[in-house]
Formats: sequence, C-alpha cells, structure tokens
Amino acid sequence: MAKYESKSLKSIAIIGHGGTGKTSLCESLIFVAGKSDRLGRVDDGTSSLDYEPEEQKRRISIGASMSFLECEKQKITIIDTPGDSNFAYDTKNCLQNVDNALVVIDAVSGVEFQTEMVWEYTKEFKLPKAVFINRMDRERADFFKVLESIKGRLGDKVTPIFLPIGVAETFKGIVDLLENKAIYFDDPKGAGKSGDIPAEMKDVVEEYRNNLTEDIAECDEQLMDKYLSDGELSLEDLKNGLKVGISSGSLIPLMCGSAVKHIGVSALISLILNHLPSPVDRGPLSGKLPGTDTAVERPPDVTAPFAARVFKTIADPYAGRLTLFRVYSGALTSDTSVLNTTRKVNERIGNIFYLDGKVQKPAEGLVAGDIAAVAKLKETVTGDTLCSEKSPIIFDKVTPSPSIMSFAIGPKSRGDEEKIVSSIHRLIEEDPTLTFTVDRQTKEMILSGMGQVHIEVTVEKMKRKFGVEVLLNTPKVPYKETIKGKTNVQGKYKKQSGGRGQFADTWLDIEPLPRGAGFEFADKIVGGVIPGQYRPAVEKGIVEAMLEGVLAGYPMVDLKVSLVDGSYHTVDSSEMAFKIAGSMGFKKGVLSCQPTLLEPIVNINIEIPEEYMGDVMGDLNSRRGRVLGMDSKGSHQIVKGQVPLAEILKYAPDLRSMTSGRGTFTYEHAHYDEVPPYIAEKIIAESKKNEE
Ligand SMILES: Nc1nc2c(ncn2[C@@H]2O[C@H](COP(=O)(O)OP(=O)(O)OP(=O)(O)O)[C@@H](O)[C@H]2O)c(=O)[nH]1
Ligand SMILES: [Mg+2]
Repeated sequence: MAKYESKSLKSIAIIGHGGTGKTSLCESLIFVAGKSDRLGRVDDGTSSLDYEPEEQKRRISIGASMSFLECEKQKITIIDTPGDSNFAYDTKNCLQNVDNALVVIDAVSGVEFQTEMVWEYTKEFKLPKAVFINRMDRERADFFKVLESIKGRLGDKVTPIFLPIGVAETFKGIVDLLENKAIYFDDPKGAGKSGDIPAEMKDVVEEYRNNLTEDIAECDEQLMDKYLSDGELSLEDLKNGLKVGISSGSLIPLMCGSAVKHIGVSALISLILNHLPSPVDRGPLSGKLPGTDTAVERPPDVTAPFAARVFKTIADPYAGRLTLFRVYSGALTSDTSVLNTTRKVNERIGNIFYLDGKVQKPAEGLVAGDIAAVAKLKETVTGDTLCSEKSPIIFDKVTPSPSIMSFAIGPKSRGDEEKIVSSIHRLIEEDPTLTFTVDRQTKEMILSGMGQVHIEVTVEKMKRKFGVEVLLNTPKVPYKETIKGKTNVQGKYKKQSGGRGQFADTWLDIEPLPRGAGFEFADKIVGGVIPGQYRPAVEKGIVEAMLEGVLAGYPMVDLKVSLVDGSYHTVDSSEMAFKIAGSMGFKKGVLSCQPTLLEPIVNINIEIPEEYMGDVMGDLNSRRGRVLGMDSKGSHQIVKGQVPLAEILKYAPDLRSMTSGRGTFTYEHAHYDEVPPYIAEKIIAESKKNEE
C-alpha cells in the first residue's frame, strides 16, 4: 500500500543557470524541513545531491539527483538538476516528468543564458513554475533589478509574492505579500518568526500587494468581478486564486531568499505545500496507442491502468542499471511485470525504492504522481514508457541533441580497446547524448558529446566505474585526395629471374570525375589484347593503390580509370602481374594529373542572440566558412552556413566564450571540397614528417 495518495504528492524540479545555488537550495529545503540534522554543503563536498566524485571535484552538478520531504501529510519530491548546458538533456528529461519547476536566479547576475534555456523548456512542457531569487545575502544583490531582467529577457510576467527585507549582509527576512506580514530568519535552523513590516517598506509593500491582488484577480473571472466590485480580495480568495493561477501557468510567483542562510526557505516550503499543483490538479497525460496515431489519455488515478515514463538511467558497475521513472496513472508494487512499449519487451519490476541522493529507501507501493526507481531492468532506457501489459500506451520523449564536440580516444594501457568499447556502451545507456564511432578512414575511436566538460567527465567516469583509462586527442580530419587533370599512361611489369618470369602490360586513361562520384573503372579492351581473366586484376591493383594517395597518403576518390590497351605473355602473365602493372601505372599517371587534397565540409546551423551576429559571422569567415542564409527564431538568429570540418574541431568552447554561453550550434557532413593550396602544403608537409 502506498503511504500517500496522489493528491498528497508534489514534485518539483529545481532548474536554472549554473552556480545559482540550486543544489544548496535543495540541501536547505532538506535541512529546514527537519529531514536531516546535518546540512549538506556543495563547497565542502558534503552535499547529498552532488554525491558523484566528478561533481565534488568540480563543485558543480553533473547529473540530476533527487530527494523527498515529508511534511504536513504531503510528500514532496525534489529534483536537483545540473545548470551546465553540457548536461541539458538530463535537466530536460526531469522537467518533462515533474509537475512543477522552480527557477533559481542569482540575485546579482539576474537572468543568464541557461535561465533562458530552461525557461523555454518549461514552456515546451507547459509546466507550472515559480521563481526564487537566491543569494540575496551577497554584496550587490538587487531584487528589483533582477525583476526587471526577468521582464526584459524572459518575456513573461512574474509576480512578486515576497519582498526582501534588507540586502547583502543586512538581508534578514521577507515580507509575505499574501499574508501581509514580515518573516525574520535569525534561527540557525531556518524557522521563520513573524514580525512587523519595517516602516520604510510600507509604500513598496502596498504597491506590490496591489499588483499581486490584480494579477491573482486576472487569473479567474469570478475573482475579477469580486475585485472590481469590492476593491479588494479576502485572504482566502487570494490563496485560492494563487493556486489556480500557478496551476494554469497564468501566474508565476516570484520569491527571494538565501539558500546558505536558510532565509525564505520555510516560506518556499509553504508555497509548495499550499499552492503548487499536485498530479491530480495537473490532470491526465496524453499518449498514443503503440504503433498508431490514436491519442489516448492516462488520468492520475490509482484505479486506471499503470503507465509511467523513464526520465533517467544510471549505470552502476556493481548494482547494475538503475531506472528512475514517474508514474502517470495506476499503481505499481514490487515483483510485477510491466510492458515497455518503446522497446516492445516485458520487464520484471523487482524492488522499488525512493532515492535520497544516492541512498535507496524502500517504497511500499507507488501511485500516480510518484517518482521512484527500480534496479536491473534489462532493456529500458531514458524516455521509455512502461505500462500495464493489458493497456499499452506510449508517451512522447525528449530527443537528445546531436553531439557537437568529438575527441579521438585511445587506451592508456595496451590491449584495453575492448574494455573501452564495452564501458562506453554502458555509459551511453545512461547518457544518449554521447556517441561512439570508429572512423572508417582514420581508424580512430571517436567519442562525441555536448562539449569539453561532458567528454572529460565521461572519461573520468570510465576510469572510476569501469577501471579503464583513456587518452583524449583531437580527432584526425579524414582528408581525401583526387585529381584535376587527365592522362594516358603505361603500366608495365616485367621480371625475368630464371625460370618462369612475370609479364603484364597495360595502358590506362585516368581522368577526374565530379565531386562525390567516387571511383569508376572501364574495361575498354578490344580484340583480347589482354585476356578477360586478367582485366579485373588491373582494377584490383588500382583500387588498392587508391587507398593511399600520392600527396599525403589519404584515400583517393572521384576519378575514372579506363583500361584501353596492353599486351600479355602466354607463359609469364598472371593475375598478380596485371594487378601490379595496374597499380604501377596508376601511381605514375596520377602524378601528372594535378593531384589535389580534399577536405570534409559540414553544414552548420548556429543559433545566437542578435547582438552576437557580427562577432559570430566574422569568426565564421576567419574559419573559411560561408554563410548561406539566415533565419530568426524568437529573439535569436540562426546562421546557416558551410565550413571545413578542420576549422570547427574546437568550435563548442569557442562559440561558448564568444557568446557568453548563449550560442548553440549543430552540424552535419555536407561534402568534400578542395583544400586551398597554402593549407594543403602544410598538411602534406605534416604527413611527410609523420611518415619519417
Ligand atoms: N552567498 C551565498 N552563496 C550561495 C547561496 N546559495 C549557494 N551559494 C553558493 O554558490 C555556489 C554554487 O552553489 P550550488 O548550490 O552548487 O549551485 P548550483 O546552482 O547547484 O550549481 P550547478 O549545479 O553547477 O548548476 C556555492 O559556492 C554555494 O555555496 C546563497 O544563498 N548565498
Ligand atoms: Mg547543483
């Protein structure tokens, strides 16, 4: 039996720009709610939520983690998410599967680029949200300036429900505009004490109380009528209206506080308990009947068929795979079988548990709205739908963005290649924004991800979880070679060394083909001057010779060779002799056909705020890029262009610093094109040096 009914469950994801104090706020919530006597701190590596060694080392959150509070007969699941855009996929998945978001903004910096990004996500999922201006105890903190920056940059109206009392080191409490009272926080455990509103705040409190009342009235027609006729609303009306407004997304309450000083945190807990929607308030979730376009719904009701969605997968080398999921309808108990409609397999649910950081707490049973974990599912990964076998449904999922930064990885110790491959595959299970390929041409193992930090963290995890150490290098560019001129050349192989000799004589026409055409061979022998059985050997010799071009050893493409003439010897000719002759003739002929180096060109889409257009275009130019077109998306511009791959191997960190992190990009292979001579010279010289 589940301990709580759906209507007593709350879930909230804490989101925002990196370093705004999300994890600290979660720790403060846990501490102030009285769940733990010991306060976890990010700064000394004791946070129960940033528990991974990679997080403790960097003092940032890398993966989402969760905990839960039990107060006033409600259970609140809190999910702390990483602010760094390298890990945005995780954050987005969490947001898709909670009922509320709390956006944390720094009281000094205001809205930052990642704030804009997570704000967009909440809109995508139509998620009710509240905003918490944190770090009000810092010097230069400015509540009203941040309020302006929210209006200016996020484009949505937020409504203050708290005002700060004091600022920086004098920040000591808040005015609760709803209750029209001051709360002071000098208790080390964060309990608030009611007190008088400072006299000098009377006017500003009145102004913002009026704003709040108007905004609440606007959420509901009946309230608006009441407000217009009475000129005010009762506390009861205000409270009900606030809940309705938040739930429908028409009101976004703004709070403030300090996570490290526990100021405003107990008031935040009250808001969650009293005014944020439960799964029941949020209503049913739509999905599809598997394999069809037919929409079906699952209500947040224990009696409905079970349906859930997975929002995170953790690869544990010992415990196996851990699957975190949100129940949307029905109920779930341990030791049952469910259907994974995404993978079309049945999965056995063993023990289910809640997570408190990394600690697993047994769950007796789950109901709609619950967020929990299960170990050792065989095939289930993030985004999958789990449901009752009798009532299948499939929900939408977040698609990972294509990776944008690649590294060549090699083993630190010889013979570790297999271990590398298997551990990367385990890590991809938990993080599909990683991709792993082996480049056919360069033979390098390529690990790609969302940025430098992402790949570095992955490599550290490989070492910690699977005991393999790897070296990271910039990947080699898969250049190719071709020709621009044509020739007619003889390839003749003759060897007389007593006994049976070797003889083959060929005449080849070599000519260029258009870009992307690959290779063509034409057999134009007439009158059997070379017997049929030897002619394919000539082609084989040429194909082999093409693997290593004459300029820098890169594979040759986009050319045609015709076998036009030749001769043979009845005793000394063989397939081997013709293969060698073909290869010799080709290598000789290519030298007089203006051999040319080709490089991969990619299509790139760069999304940036308008103000960075000049810088980004200038930079693209200096990378030998071409702008092909432009588009706008909200306040952002999208630059579409083409650029040589060699020039964007480190574009992710470069664009980040050029745009203060606000630019994003994707790219894909377009075609091969000639390398300009001055660059080709360098590449050829480099390859000669390596050969020596
Ligand atoms: N002065 C002050 N510092 C704070 C407050 N909250 C957090 N910090 C500090 O800010 C830094 C970042 O805090 P975190 O809680 O790790 O921030 P985060 O938002 O979780 O960061 P990411 O997970 O990396 O996105 C730490 O040094 C905290 O001690 C606050 O209210 N006041
Ligand atoms: Mg954090």
